[in-house]
Amino acid sequence: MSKPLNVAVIGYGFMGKAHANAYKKVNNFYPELEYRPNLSCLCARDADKAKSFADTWGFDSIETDWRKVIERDDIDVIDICSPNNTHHDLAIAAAEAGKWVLCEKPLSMDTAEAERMTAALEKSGQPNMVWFNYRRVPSIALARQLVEEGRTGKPFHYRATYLQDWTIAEDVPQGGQTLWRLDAAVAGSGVTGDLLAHSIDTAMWLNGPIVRVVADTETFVKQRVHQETGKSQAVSIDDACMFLARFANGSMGTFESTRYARGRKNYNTFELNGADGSLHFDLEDPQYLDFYEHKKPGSDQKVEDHLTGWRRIHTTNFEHPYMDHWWVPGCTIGYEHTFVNALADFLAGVESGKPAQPDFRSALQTQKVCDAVLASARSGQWTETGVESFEA
Ligand code: SOE
Repeated sequence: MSKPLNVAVIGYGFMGKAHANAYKKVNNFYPELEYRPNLSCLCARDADKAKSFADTWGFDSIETDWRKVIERDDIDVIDICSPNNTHHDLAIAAAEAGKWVLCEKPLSMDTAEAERMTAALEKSGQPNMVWFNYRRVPSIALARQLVEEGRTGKPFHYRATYLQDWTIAEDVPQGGQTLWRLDAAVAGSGVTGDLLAHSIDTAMWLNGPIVRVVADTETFVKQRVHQETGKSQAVSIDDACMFLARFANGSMGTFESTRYARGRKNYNTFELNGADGSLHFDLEDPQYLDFYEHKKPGSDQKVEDHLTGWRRIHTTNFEHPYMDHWWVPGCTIGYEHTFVNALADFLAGVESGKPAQPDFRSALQTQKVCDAVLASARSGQWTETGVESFEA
């Protein structure tokens, strides 16, 4: 049975585009889904820009005030792609109006906001999801499968980096369109919320809750011109952040993120070392998962020494996560497909009654770790995250 679903996308930036593309493609590549999203409304403050984006992507209508969108009876889903400081009010109003709510990461500016948003969604009982799209990279989903199959064994170390280099120049302004990520009043934090939130979400998905952290942050460029006022003002985001972590399962973690790693564009990597095997992934080479097998799961038999070594798994077989929905083996998928896969999981979760993760409650746990990291950087002390046991 085909079920039309009218979607309003709030915001037309990088993420508005990634999500609009996912709504357009999802039924082509996942034809078994009953829900049929329709791009009903694009909402943005600038009417001309909203109209131009809506025409390009085929939205039926535009609005310039998000409150009007939420009042509309013909809209089923609110998808929040606007800057971080808008997520809280939008999500709560949408939940109270009985809409389904999807929200770009990070869920909120801080944990207090995330708690209120999660409570509102749980009270409404409506489907919700936060777009931590990297879980839907086939290689990362395969890593999770290998962990669940017991192939890595008792975990010892988890090592994550998320490096970029686009804010090194001192004349990059802060604030305003495309550059709001440098403005703490709009973004909440710097690399911690923007990049490490991805690393933390992936880490807790693969290796369970992070219970305590100790962190250090730095702001390398202290003053930048604000794009909206034209005036130079203090920069208060973290340009770089490093932290040590302890997982509930006893393993140790290291996390590093910066926008000052010359040559690194979107270098999101992780390595997990367990007693029976290791996993390594690099988003700049996303079609591969590296796996070192020491011992087969459920047996005492070690892999013979002359056969050990890192295996590069090209994750394009039909048997790999998501790949039976795409091309023939050997043909890769890319960044935009992770959003299509995420949306497909979300819709399938609503259809089956087993919600896809991460929902708001799951993303709230990531927000708690981010807040603990920032608090630890201020105090210089190990800090408990308060992460509860949750469905990752
Ligand atoms: C920042 O540059 C950014 O666009 C993040 O906001 C995204 O979440 C990340 O996936 C790519 O980098």
